[in-house]
Amino acid sequence: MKPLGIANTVLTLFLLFGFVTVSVFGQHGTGREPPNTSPPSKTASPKRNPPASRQSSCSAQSPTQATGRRRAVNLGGGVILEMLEIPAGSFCMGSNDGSSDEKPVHRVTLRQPFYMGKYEVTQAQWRSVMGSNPSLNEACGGNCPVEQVSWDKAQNFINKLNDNNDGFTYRLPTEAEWEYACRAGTTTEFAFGNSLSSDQANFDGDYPYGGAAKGVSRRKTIAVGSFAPNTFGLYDMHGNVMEWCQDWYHPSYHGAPSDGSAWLSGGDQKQRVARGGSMYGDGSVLRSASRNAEFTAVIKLSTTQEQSLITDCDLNCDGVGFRVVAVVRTQ
Ligand SMILES: [Ca+2]
Repeated sequence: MKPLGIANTVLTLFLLFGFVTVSVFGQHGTGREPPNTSPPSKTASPKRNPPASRQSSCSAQSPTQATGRRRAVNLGGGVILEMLEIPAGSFCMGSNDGSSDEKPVHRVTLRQPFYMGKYEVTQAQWRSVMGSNPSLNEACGGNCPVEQVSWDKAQNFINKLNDNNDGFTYRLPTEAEWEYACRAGTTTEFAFGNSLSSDQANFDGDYPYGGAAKGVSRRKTIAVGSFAPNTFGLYDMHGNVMEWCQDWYHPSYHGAPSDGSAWLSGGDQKQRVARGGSMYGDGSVLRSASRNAEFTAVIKLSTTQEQSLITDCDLNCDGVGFRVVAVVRTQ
């Protein structure tokens, strides 16, 4: 129940040398996407009295607090992208209590800290960088998460951040980084314990988890930061919009990387992972270990059925957004 020695060393070093980086970006345009199908949903679990941990086969744990270092990236027009440094550490990825794709629980060690968006990318941030707003719930306002964003379009946003050459490389989180950041040192189903109601996150409150009371089912995005953050200071890792990761979807963790890198070999290279569940999901899909597979816009679909369902994420990105990771640029 302690971080690795190297994690403590890195944490100490970075606590000593905090700084803030400011960058400026231009504006560019893209089209608006139509709403369509809800994201894949797993069946809500029945009420019960869960144990404190669902990861008994793995004992390594991450730090439970962020390093305290922050970045404020100026996207132009006074719009800021806030990022928090997530410490290096080791954690247990997956769950013994969820779907088969969450197994086996395995230890992952991230040897370098990384910055992660404090919030989901907002509509104001997207508009500032891309000059448009694809969100279904545009009326929600600039402080609500951008949605209906395909994996490719998320890359376009990220590429524009990288074009600024501010000393950092921007990218989507790897799936391991995402779960590590979501757990924030916890081994429970959620960063807030083993139960979740829609008073704690934006999801389908008719299907709470772990014995929590039923609550409001909003079925639309709400302003980022409306609920308490996890102990890393990250908001809305559970719910609001699902968040793209780099990785191709794999149906289990057999053969998964143990160093926190993206899993980009093998698997289903038609679908990328999107994590955290959305405003449409039941409580079970908001669990820290729950994995969603979403079709991307870059692949050629092989069957008529697939083509009729999804030819582009424009048709299947309702409720899907993302947050950004940044690491110090090395070349
Ligand atoms: Ca989210």
